[in-house]
Amino acid sequence: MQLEKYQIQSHNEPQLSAHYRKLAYLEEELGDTEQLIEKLTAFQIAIPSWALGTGGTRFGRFSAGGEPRNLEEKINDIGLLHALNRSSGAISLHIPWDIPQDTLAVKELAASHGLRFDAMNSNTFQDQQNQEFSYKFGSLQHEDPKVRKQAVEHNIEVIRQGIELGSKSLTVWLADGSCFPGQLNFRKAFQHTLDSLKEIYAALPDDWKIFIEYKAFEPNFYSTTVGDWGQSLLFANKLGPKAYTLVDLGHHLPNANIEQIVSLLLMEEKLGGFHFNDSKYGDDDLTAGSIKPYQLFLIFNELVEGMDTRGMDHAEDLGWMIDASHNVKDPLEDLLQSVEAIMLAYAQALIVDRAALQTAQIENDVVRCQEILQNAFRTDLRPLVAEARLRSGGALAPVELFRSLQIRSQLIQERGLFTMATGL
Ligand code: AOS
Ligand code: ZN
Ligand code: ZN
Ligand code: ZN
Repeated sequence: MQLEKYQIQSHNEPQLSAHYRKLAYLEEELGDTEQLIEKLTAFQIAIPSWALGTGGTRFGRFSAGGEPRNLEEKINDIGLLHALNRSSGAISLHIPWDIPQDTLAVKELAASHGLRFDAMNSNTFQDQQNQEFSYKFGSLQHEDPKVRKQAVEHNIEVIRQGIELGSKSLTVWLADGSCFPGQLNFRKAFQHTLDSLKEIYAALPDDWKIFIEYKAFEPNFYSTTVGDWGQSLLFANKLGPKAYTLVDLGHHLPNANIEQIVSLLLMEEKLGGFHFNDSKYGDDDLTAGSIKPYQLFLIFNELVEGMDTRGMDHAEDLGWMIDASHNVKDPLEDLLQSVEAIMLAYAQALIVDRAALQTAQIENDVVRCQEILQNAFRTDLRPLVAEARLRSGGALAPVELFRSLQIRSQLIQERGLFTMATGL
């Protein structure tokens, strides 16, 4: 299943006059929007290979049908997303779920869709078939040096695979921790993890980065060895300049001020990666912007401010991706919605009047500060995001086009109803 240019054009055409009317109105309000549109056009967000199938929960899983059965089909799915919105131009692989059989062919396929390889993800949170030692009681933190060695070697193998694909970063998410008080010695667990990470770090090529993802709880429910941004930053600082902290929005304790964490990590030049999703309770992995769109905007507000002051280009400097799971929605529609929500939050952050905000902050004009932020947040920037898509050859209304072309039924026809993508 491949999307043809004419299909996008014939979807766009009847909507053009309404679109330009809305855009003209916005331009009257905002003034020149060219720069904004350019930034939105350049914006790309990576899609993880494990988000293309139905996630399910530990209680059950209800397949959408037509799920990708192998790496090639996963790449094709992301190619479809990218053709629709022109903003999903990267894929994040997971080893061993996505071991390429023929690296060259996989690279060519990705390039034919205009996709880059974003961060590689290692997996020491599950035991694989034929694996010598179990990760039941941790991997990089494990008491037994043989287990640690196995986990270190796996990560080095993931780097090796990534080099061949042209990736430039490794994300390490550890399930390591403990379920009960007294189960482990916190300092020893930290020290073992650090020693293991140092070995992985030593295997990183010079132009690579390592992202240390933290998570407050789950699958361990008493302690997590990389439990919060403080612990992640400790590791990153001890490792060196190629090590960064990765923020997954669902990995905090309730009500954490994530935007403040983002701001300080940027200040320390240690914010290296992002997993976007949304949640009501914990690591719910819901569609980005579906529950707390204002929080998403506030996070982008910090990202834009922090990056502008450092002259950073997010496409080059940060590995931003979606880390979501889909229990009731079509995974591809869900991802289209997530990308749209992220683009909107980014666009809204770009129109914040920063000079005025700074003055209001200096004058302690709290009311004005709120007005400035909420003026941006309450401006409907959908036409701007749509214009960026249109100019790059995407669809004005990606979800509508996905539906009217009956893409899911076609995928089911091609791949079958009971396929199951590997992943969470
Ligand atoms: C787990 O909770 C983390 O969010 C991971 O980033 C991710 O979901 C996992 O690495 C997928 O393999
Ligand atoms: Zn994550
Ligand atoms: Zn997670
Ligand atoms: Zn998650």
